[in-house]
Amino acid sequence: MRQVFTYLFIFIFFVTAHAQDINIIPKPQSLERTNGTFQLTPKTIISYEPGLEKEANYLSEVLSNSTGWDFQLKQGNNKNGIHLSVNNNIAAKAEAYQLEVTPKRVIITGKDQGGLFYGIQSLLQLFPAQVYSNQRQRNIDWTAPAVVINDAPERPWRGMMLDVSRYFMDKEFVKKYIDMMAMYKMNKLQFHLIDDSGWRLEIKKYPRLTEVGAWAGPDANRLGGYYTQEDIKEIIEYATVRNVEVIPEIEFPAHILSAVVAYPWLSCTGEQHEVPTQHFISRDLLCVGKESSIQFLEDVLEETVNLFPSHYINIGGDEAVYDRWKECPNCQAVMKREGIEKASQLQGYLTNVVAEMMKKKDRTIIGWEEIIQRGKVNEPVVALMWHQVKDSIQATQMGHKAILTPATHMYLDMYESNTPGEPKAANWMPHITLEKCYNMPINDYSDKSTVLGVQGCLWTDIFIHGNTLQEIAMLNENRSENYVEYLTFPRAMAIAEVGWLKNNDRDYNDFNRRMASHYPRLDAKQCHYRMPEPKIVSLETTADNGAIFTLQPSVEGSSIRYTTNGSYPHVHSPLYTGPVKVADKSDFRAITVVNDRQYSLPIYFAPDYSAYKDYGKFTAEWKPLQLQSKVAPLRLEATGKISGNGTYQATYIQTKGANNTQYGDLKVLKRNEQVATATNNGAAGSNKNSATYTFTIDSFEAGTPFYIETQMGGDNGNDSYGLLFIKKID
Ligand code: TNX
Repeated sequence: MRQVFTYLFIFIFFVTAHAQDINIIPKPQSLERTNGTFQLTPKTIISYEPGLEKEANYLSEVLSNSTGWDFQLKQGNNKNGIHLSVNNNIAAKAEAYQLEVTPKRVIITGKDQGGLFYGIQSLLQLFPAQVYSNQRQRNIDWTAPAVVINDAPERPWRGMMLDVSRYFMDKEFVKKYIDMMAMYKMNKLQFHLIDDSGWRLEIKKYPRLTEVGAWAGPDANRLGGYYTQEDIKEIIEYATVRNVEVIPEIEFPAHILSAVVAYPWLSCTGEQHEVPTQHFISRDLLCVGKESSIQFLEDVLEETVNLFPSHYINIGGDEAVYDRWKECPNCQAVMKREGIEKASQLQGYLTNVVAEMMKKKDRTIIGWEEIIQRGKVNEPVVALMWHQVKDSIQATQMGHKAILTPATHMYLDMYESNTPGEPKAANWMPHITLEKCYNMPINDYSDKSTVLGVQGCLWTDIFIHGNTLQEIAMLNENRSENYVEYLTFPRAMAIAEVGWLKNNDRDYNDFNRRMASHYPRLDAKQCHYRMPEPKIVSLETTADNGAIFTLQPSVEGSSIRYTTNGSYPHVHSPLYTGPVKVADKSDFRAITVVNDRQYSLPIYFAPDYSAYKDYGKFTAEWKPLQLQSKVAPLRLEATGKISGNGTYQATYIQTKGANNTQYGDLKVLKRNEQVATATNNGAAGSNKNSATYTFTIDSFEAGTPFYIETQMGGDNGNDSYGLLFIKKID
């Protein structure tokens, strides 16, 4: 009986939610539901004040694509239909807007053109999901509920970084990405055009940058690509209508191997390299000691500035290792001349040189946090704080501004879950769920805060080029652009709301409830988002240690399929209709199913390792087939568990099997390079079939995989199972 009631309740909730709810993301600052609805018809006129023709064309194009109707556009103020205007007096904050929908007409007033564009976005979110479709949709009731909305973003920076260097994405995809950002009122695109793996921006004065530096691998099947200056103009024009500022990132002094390949004299050694086909962070820096390399920087920045109207120019600056500068007589000479003591401070010197150049052009410099940490920077700059949220204070104290993009919450190349079946992703940080991303703590968000806002980063080194093209079974798909979308959405929507709302107005449950109606919108947009697992409404433990799951769909219009024996559900598994009881909660799996091609990963409870908590973090497991019956190297991945420089303890524990495991020496590998060794210290605690090791890491690098390789085997056969734990002890 209870089951029936719960089901009925959920059913009623969803039916009513569908018809009535207004689910705008990011959530408007103030919204009032008024009486009635506005009906869009083929006769609806779109009128606009002078100067707003682009916005009017944008709106009419979106509405025409999905409705199939041609709307009349009219300059001036029409008495009915949809009216677009700009009025600087409506609010104090930039990008503010008012949206008034009545049964008679719709009036959108922006404080500026950005605000007007956002009023249009909120209106689109009031129409049915199909409004985003590029194809005519029939039999849709094109109505929007009457409302009065007054809205403005809390922070001016709601950004995404797109790494097109490690994996090249063509301009059509970049435009689609911008369009999807704009849907959620994100307004800054940091365009990561340069890295070791490829130079993606045509520079007329240095043609080899793209003739040579944009391509990796043998000529016959080379990989890569670049944007011509015409492509860039097209992207910028597209973005401008959508209120997205495209900010070029010209990386230096590190991550610049692609340029060094094209022009070897840019580096200290002048050595000829090749564009790497695998992820690789080059040690070669731009030489600070040669006039020619400083001239190069000036020329490249000159063309960049002429091409990009953005107020900001990003100069990268992350992850330089300074060995080359220490060994270079030219760089040493600059240090002497400038009275610089540490090679690392040459980066600060170079930042100042470029800041000066950019000041003359009336542009402000942005860079990764390293740009303010390598000696005094004289001009106020903006630092992208990517290590820890709390470091934003550091920028303020130094008179700079900050954008929060900590790898712990905002790096969208990290896994979204630890469920088996999740496509391969970056793992040097723990996985980042939608909820974790949404709940990013911000400790410096006061009115006086110099935090401009937040930014998601979509790095692509994990699926660099062809060698790890993702196969996303759920999407029946292995094109990496789709995977970029999978990693970006829905987490980018959380980021959009973190930037839009005041800190205290964030409410994950409310956000998550609104999200349900947005997945169909992303579908209409042909976005290959990550489909969420069903929501667990309650999970009760029964007297016999079983569990009762009560679920709710996460996606409007979806169904739920489940299994109770630990197996992976599929689209034909039993249909969920009410609470399900299982003997053990880890036996239960349930998926969201939209149709037989679109379904989610299952709800999944990872095995419980709390009994081993004294040994640190669970790192890896081994199973019989991985082990030999004689002692031989077994390599297990420890990325993320080795999380910085320091001393670590590794503990191996055999959990099953008749044959005892023998343990020999251990080595730690950073990618393929041996960085530490250790000998077996003996058994751990009372676990007799175990081994502990102690080692020290002093060359940690973010984003780089770490492995532990230990000589081990079964004493008589290989039937053992076991676990590896790692603990940082110093
Ligand atoms: C670190 S964070 C990097 C990037 C990698 C990323 C992978 C930062 C400024 N640099 O070069 O792509 O990790 O997650």
